[in-house]
Amino acid sequence: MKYNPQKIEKKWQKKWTVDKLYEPDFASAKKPFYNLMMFPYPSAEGLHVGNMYAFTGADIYGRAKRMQGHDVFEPIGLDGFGIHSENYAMKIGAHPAAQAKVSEKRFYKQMDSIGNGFAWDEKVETYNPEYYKWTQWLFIQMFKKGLAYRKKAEVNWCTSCLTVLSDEQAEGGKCERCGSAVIKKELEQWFFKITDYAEKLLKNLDALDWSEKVKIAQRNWIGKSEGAEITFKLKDGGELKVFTTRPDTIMGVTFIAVAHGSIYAGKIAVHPVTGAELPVYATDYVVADYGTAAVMGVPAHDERDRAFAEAHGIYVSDAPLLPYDEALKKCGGKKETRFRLRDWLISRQRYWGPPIPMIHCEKCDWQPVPESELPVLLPRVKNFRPEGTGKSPLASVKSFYEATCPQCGGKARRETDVSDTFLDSSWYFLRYPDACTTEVPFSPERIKDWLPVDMYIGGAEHSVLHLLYSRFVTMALHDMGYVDFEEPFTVFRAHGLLIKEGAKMSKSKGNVINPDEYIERYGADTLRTYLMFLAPFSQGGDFRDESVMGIYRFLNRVWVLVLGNLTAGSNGALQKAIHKTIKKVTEDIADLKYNTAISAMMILLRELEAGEPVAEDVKTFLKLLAPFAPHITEELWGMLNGEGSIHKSAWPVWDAKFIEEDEFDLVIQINGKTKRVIKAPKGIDEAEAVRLAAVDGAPKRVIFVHNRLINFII
Ligand code: ANZ
Ligand code: ZN
Repeated sequence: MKYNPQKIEKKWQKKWTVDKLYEPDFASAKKPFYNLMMFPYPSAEGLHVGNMYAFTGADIYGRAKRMQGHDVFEPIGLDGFGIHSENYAMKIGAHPAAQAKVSEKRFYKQMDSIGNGFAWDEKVETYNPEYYKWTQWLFIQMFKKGLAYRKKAEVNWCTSCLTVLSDEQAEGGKCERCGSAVIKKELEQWFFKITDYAEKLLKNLDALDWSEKVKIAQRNWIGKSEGAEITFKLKDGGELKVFTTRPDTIMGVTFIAVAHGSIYAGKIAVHPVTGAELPVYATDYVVADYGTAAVMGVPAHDERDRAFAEAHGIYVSDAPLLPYDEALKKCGGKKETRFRLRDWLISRQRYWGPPIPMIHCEKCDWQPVPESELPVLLPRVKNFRPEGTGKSPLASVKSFYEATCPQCGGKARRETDVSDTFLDSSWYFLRYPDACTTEVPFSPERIKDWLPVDMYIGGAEHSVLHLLYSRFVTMALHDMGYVDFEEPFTVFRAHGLLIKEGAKMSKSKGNVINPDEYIERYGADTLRTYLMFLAPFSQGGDFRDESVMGIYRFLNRVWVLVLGNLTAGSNGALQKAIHKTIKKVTEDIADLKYNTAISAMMILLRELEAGEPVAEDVKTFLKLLAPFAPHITEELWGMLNGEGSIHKSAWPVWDAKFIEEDEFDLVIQINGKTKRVIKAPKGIDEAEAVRLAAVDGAPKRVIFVHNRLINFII
């Protein structure tokens, strides 16, 4: 019988689903383990191999945990609302609502084919009214808590998506969704007060077991600065305040710089200590919405100030620094803490999202839609394209915006903006454990048992987007009494990125890999194992066509080994290799170092092929391989009369007596001082140690400690 992945993979996927193999028993689980991966926004083109890379890596972790005795919950869903999906629909000339159904079908079919241990009974799709009803509910809770408010401000506007964007989605002046230039526009918008949580978002990071680079990105984004506010009197009356982290440089101030548009430009300020006159300039480098939008210019100590002073012929003072506290006292400064973090701009002038559940009444101002009237359904309209007028397409749908005020019953107008996609994904992990409930956004009992998430795996590009927003929303829900934890993800690991033959995968280069083709040719087991073999999971890897075959051959050899003549009993000669591999694979999986785990299994396979393996040894090997190649191992497990599913079998444990190293570090001392450390075979006697140490001359005495050291007294 030949290895035929096409046949066995489909068969097992079906059987696993029918048997509900990966559905946890929510009610009676003893060791709940929530294994989460970031849900994607799929397009009809389907799953990118990069998604598959992330999902496989997360799945291996979950599968190992399951075999190690945990009740693993590994859900999946899709984030199909929002600008990205809408842009895609527009590009191919489809209606986003119709396109969503096409993409959804394709997505789930693909997700089935990769062989993950998903809990299929608990899916979420963000565009389903049963889901977004609760996204709207969340908006209303934020409003009631004073965490959602409207303000007119200079906001980011994507010139291509024709909508406003949050700061996080406009980093570096480019739209996070489409890459187009982002400009500033003065508009009134809805904001979430994430800044109320700046201190907590920062402080809690220390205790989180997260990839360090993600923590650093969040710290920088939150950007806490401890400094002081110092007041400068203006010569012709009035005053202005600056924010500085360097009050000690006060004696060197020779000018004041303010943001463009400030009323102070052109005036003269007075130095609070010396009384010197300081010109006030409007400049580019002062940011309008940071600090007080005014800076004390110290050309002697600050580079930007120096460049500006040189360009404008401003005097550079060489006055000495003052001790920090003395400086603060002399100029009457006030200690201040500032954050770089801005409030989360949440409204979008687009169609494909949850309508913001608010109603505006001339008399009663903004009122939330009564919760009994949720969801505010997104109407199916033909003209869904963004217009660029600063208004959503729904603003021209009279039947939608006409409303009565929930407060006074008078004529009122419904909000026509929709909320940001990142609101949809800021709470989906709370719904998964009871994804079909219609009564509540999330089940309190299941939340209690299953959250916070034990392991979350996803892309580092979401460091200050999804990961920051989710933390904020969870903290807010905690303070409203809905959940009893502040942090949603106990452990987070960022996976690396896949490239293709040294280059970034992109449609324009035509080098995007479609996983389906490889699954059809070689099977999901080969593709999964290949992807994980490339490099440590946190690093990503370089996909090369010709190397896929190597893994395919490896799995074929596993097949042949099991189908060959296995002897009964036990083979003592192989035990050392087997136990070493168990240890290595177990530890590597815990560290997400899947590549070295696979290498270790390749080495073991060679030893099994060369030795005389017995069925028990081969079963152990299959168990280790099961998280990586779930189908072939399940099939072979059955052939060896393994009990039940291999994926519910007990993970092998290593016996320390087989692991012991053959070598030890022999410390060589002269008169008690360590001179060298060398590797020596365990169990050597004094004479052999003397020979290995090769010390010149005849010592007075030799002290030898078995398996540890040799000391020459000279
Ligand atoms: C005088 C000074 C002397 C400063 C010196 C720095 C070095 P962070 O750490 O980012 O908070 N600053 C204050 N408000 C600003 C604004 N709206 N736009 C641009 N720059 C602004 O940096 C705070 C420092 O950045 C402040 O301390 C101020 O310059 C400048 F040797 O004051 B400093
Ligand atoms: Zn855009």
